[in-house]
Amino acid sequence: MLRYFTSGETHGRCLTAIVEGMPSGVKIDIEKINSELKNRQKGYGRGGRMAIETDRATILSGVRGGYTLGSPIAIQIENKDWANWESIMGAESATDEKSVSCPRPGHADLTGGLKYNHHDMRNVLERASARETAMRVAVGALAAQVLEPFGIEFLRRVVRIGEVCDSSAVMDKSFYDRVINSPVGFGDKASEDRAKAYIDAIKASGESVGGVVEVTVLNLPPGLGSYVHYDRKLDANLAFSVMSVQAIKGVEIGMGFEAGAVCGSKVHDEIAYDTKYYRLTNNAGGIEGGMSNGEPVIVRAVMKPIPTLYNPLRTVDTKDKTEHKATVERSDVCAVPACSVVVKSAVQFEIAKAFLEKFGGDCMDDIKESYKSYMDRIDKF
Ligand code: EPS
Repeated sequence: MLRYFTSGETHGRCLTAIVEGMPSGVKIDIEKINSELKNRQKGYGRGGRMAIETDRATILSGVRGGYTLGSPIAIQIENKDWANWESIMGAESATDEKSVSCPRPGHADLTGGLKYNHHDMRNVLERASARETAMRVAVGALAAQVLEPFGIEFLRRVVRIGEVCDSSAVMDKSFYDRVINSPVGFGDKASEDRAKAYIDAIKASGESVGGVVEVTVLNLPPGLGSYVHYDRKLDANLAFSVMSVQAIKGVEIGMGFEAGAVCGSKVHDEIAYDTKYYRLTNNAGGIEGGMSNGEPVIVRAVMKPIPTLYNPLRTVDTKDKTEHKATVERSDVCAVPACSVVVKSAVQFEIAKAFLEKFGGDCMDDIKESYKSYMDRIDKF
């Protein structure tokens, strides 16, 4: 089974991951990982940290001459900011210069402090920080490379930032090209300008803002995931993986929550046939009975506003239990465009996992053979 772990604190030396379960013979282009890392750093409303970092992945093991070996793959991303935090975050000696006793509402600070007995809640925020998502992006971009020979593609976009929605009517290839170059992840220029002005106003008021992001997966074969048991359902695993991204508060597939507001004939997608089975609509977002059905898989997620407010909320100082303003850490006003990159990575990882579960073997040649024989069989169904 494809799986991974990450480690690393936001102001520690580096982020690390070990990815296990990649077959041998997958062609790995590290620049594809690095360009996603660069995309994650962009976006209107990002804070000062992104001016310090130039995130790049170094592969420490498991890849030789541009191909996976089938052994665990270790990845590292350096934190350039470590140079400014070495005395505070050192493994052998550390000062309490930047200790945190006024937990931020909405962040892991207080509950993490209670749970792990960290009176200096810096120990919590350092790991809970969304800095960890840099490594998730590297892992997703690595895992997605196993899917490339099968033509599986991933698209991302920002649906809304606070009160401003992307009003694009057509979402074709040029739309998604515009999204990649948009500082807010929109395809429509007028909506983009409105979103930038909105973020400026949010920043001026000492606030932060969230939004909704969407990821679409194209060219998936039917039958990834399974209806037979809860933990093999593709939608369940996608929701788990996306929900685990920092600041995500909800996930929907296809029509999602809207399906609770209309009757059955407006929800279910009629089946047709023209050399292969297809659906006349795609309200299911490409997943029925916990399995991909061959239509595009569409996942949406809502990101809450970042909890660090420059105009801080009330909290309690855990040292003397008096009312205080929450700690103000350097932060982003809006990280929704970055979040769309991270959610895409979470989806890439889960799709790669489901694909390997269906067609898995130890090497790419076996997987290609298994894929071909399955596709030939369902062609005759
Ligand atoms: C982030 C790095 C962090 C934050 C942000 C995401 O760096 P720093 O704390 O040094 O500014 O900017 O994390 C959060 C907003 C959060 O609440 O955890 C990154 O690399 O994306």
